[in-house]
Amino acid sequence: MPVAGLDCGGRWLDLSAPRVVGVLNVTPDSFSDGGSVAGIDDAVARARLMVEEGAAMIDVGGESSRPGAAPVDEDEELRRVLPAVEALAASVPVPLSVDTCKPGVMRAAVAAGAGMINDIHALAAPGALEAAAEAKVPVCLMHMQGEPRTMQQAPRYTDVVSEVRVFLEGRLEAAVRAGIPRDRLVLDPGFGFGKTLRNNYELLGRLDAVTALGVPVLVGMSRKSMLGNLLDRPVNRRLYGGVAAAALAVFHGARLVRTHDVAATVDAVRVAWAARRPDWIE
Ligand code: YH5
Repeated sequence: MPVAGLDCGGRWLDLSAPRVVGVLNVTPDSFSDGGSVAGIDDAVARARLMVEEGAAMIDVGGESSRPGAAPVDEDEELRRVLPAVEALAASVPVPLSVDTCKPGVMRAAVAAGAGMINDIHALAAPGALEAAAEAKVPVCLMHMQGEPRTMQQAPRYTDVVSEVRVFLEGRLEAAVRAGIPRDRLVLDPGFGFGKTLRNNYELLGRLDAVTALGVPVLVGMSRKSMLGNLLDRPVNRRLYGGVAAAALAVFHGARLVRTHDVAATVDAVRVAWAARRPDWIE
């Protein structure tokens, strides 16, 4: 099951080796509020820097999905995301993914130049399967237990690894039935989304159970509480833990690593890939 790559609406994302996805928040609490002119300039500058550092894709998000975050309505999300996607598509060469659960945002963002849909709800919203199928771009399906506002209150599993795998297989099947070909799908175990600290590390250590499904796997652990709580570090001191986690994920078969810290993660990914596939050296 060789993983070739993804056609992201005309921009090719080569996945013959693992790639790094740069996180670009366009929310009012970040500088890059996509809705303002200064926000757009800032978003473009940040994206350019991440591409220079080696990002192969930029993930644009207008809805904060941190634990406890309140939902954002569709008009507000469109106001943040669309101008940013349009400007970014014209100024960076790499494909863009749009981090959204809303069918209306999926359609509009793809029309504005986004080349992938990144849905933390795995196309569960009414109309999302249809919107994603019609958009004809790759889709990342992520596992979450519960909803962002309450998901960290009491995560519960008998076996987190098999439950995440079974969930992702089910969503993969639902997406294929809705007309999204298997070779356009990416899976994500959803680190931090309705998981205890121990659940997150069980998943990281046994990630091969997910990568064995034969579909490219994306992971996002950058700056999250699974690093902060293990290491007792505030959000601005989680870089070393984050690069270690990225390396382990790649060693266990992840092909996409979503991160705020592109330069450091690119190096970590290369080291892990060399250990997984020494035949690639030279
Ligand atoms: C993900 O894992 N995560 S948004 C809490 C933090 C730091 C960062 C300070 N979108 C993922 O990045 N999409 C997000 O504590 C995602 N996979 C995919 N596919 C949450 C985030 C974060 C949350």
